[in-house]
Amino acid sequence: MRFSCVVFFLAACCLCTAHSAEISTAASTIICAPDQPGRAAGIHAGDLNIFHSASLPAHEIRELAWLVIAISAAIFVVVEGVLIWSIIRFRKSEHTAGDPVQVFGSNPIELAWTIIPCIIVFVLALATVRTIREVELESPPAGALAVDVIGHQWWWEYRLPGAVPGSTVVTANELIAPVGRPVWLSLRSADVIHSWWVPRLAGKTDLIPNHVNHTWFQAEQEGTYLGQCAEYCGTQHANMLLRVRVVSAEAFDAWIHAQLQPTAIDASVATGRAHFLQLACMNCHTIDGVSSGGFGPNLTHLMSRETIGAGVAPLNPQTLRAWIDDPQNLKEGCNMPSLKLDPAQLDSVVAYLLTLK
Ligand code: HEC
Ligand SMILES: [Cu+2]
Repeated sequence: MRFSCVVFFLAACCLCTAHSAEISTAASTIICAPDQPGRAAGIHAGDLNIFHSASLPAHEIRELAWLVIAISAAIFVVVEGVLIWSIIRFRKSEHTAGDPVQVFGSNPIELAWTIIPCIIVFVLALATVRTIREVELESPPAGALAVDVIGHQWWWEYRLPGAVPGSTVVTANELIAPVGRPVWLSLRSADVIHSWWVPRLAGKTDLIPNHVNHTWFQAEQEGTYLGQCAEYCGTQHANMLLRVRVVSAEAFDAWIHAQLQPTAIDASVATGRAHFLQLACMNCHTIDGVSSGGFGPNLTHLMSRETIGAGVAPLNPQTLRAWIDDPQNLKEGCNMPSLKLDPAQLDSVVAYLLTLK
């Protein structure tokens, strides 16, 4: 009975996972809505299914999951089969007299149900250790793109230090990665423990303050892969979404090139820029050559992103305005205060940010 409980538990977990994937699908259709034609091409909207793996480590994890499910299913069938057979075969009838044969302390039975579970546990342990060794590499795979990931309450900072020698690309919430090339992630946290989890690309890896963890993936197809912070990290944990856009090598180079362009300077939005510097914005946000705050996301190329607030809404002029007007409306409890801009200030700051391509 113990095994069948485990199997029932596993089945219940599977159902719950499937259910929560559905819920996330509903949530991510919002953030996946293409606000520009053509942008959403290749999105596997809300696909958080580990069985749809699209990267080497994710394949390994999927195979291990299938092995565990297969063994559990076999145990379920055997145990439930014996149970049902016994219920029918030994049911009480007119012909039964007295107690059935007592097998308490039977050596063969005791040995069987000690040794068989030991073998099963041993097989599962070996398979798990093998998978861990293949998924957790000691050092970056050859030719890997190095990416530093820093978890913040409740957004992600990405730094690509070696993409172009001598300069570091800094961005937030959306990682752009080349298809077919290994990506080596070095993860740490600026505050509490977070967990980087894009189910189709790799397993969960924790981001821990004062400690660097590593993980990697190698995406096989272009497209947008979604994920979620997988370690409860405070009020807006549920809106700490992950978004990895896997693109061709040429598109990746073009993106890097665009990210390394100096900040756009547009004379027509000088007022907005001035407001950005006068209001507290500059203390928390970096715009290269303008301000150097490190508490919030880097805004130098803000408009190259698809979403705002770590996936809480698609990024467009309306959501940007709503965000700056009061971020607490879109993402209650987030660490950007409402600065109570008057409408003129708001318009000019939004106009300025919209030029940061
Ligand atoms: C106290 C620090 C702080 C101040 C002041 C501040 N911000 Fe923020 N800002 C943040 C944080 C933290 C986030 C990330 C919130 C999240 O996603 O949970 C953020 C997010 C943003 C975003 C979304 C970025 C993205 O990629 O999702 C924009 C745009 C932004 N801030 C603009 C501004 C502007 C304009 C001002 C000034 C009117 C300002 N911020 C003032 C801390 C601050
Ligand atoms: Cu988190």
